[in-house]
Amino acid sequence: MRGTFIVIEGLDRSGKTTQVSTLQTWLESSGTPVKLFKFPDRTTAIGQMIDSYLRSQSELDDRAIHLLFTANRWELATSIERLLEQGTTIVCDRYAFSGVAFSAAKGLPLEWCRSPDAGLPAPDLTIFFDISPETARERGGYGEERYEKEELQKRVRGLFGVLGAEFESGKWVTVDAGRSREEVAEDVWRHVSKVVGKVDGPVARLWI
Ligand code: Z5A
Ligand code: MG
Repeated sequence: MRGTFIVIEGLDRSGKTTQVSTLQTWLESSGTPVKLFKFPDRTTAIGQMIDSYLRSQSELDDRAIHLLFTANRWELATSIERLLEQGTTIVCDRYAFSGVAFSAAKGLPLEWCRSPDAGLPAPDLTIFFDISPETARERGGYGEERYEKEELQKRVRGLFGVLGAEFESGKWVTVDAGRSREEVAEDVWRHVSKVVGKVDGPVARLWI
């Protein structure tokens, strides 16, 4: 069996990073080899340019920053694929769906946004964390970075809906992330335990 590729997507402050870490602990204690990825990965040279833009320390054309986010995924795509082939399950905090949803919410054409991510390793399961902007606003750290504005977040939420609707049932699931940490974690585990250790064959390609 190859590893399972699980992506956690969702709105700002929906608790993705919190839940990715709980999921890692639960997978490890069930004996599943697991590795976490997070996009943007701010540690690479490309990631540092993204970080500077998100913290409003630099300005970039909307298309240029979109392509940097994509390049940040491509620079890690081979590692992701290799680990999956070696039997390691991957849990990824944001992926290409954030890339498309945020750039399209700023006004770029959706198909233009999708095109440079086409061909990346495709997740076996994407869990979308849905939360109302009102609940997100009550959580720590909201409003510190460039995209943390309520109007933009509303458009992003609609675009995630459009992207999720394209998936066959079971490959994209929505979780109500406005509940307690424990309730969200239980729900995530319910979905993950249905697929983990049960996928085989070559890693699929996204949007191809
Ligand atoms: N972006 C893009 O434009 N294009 C791309 O291709 C990609 C990303 C990949 C930075 O992302 C921005 O980049 C993001 C999208 C854009 N912009 N926005 N908005 P990031 O992933 O680096 O962002 P972040 O700083 O990690 O924030 P986040 O991901 O939005 O937060 P989170 O991971 O979903 O939440 P959290 O850190 O786990 O929790 C937030 C707080 O809530 C924290 O204080 C927790 O303790 C608390 N929390 C968590 N769960 C709960 C529950 N259940 N109840 C109450 N409180 C909770
Ligand atoms: Mg996060």
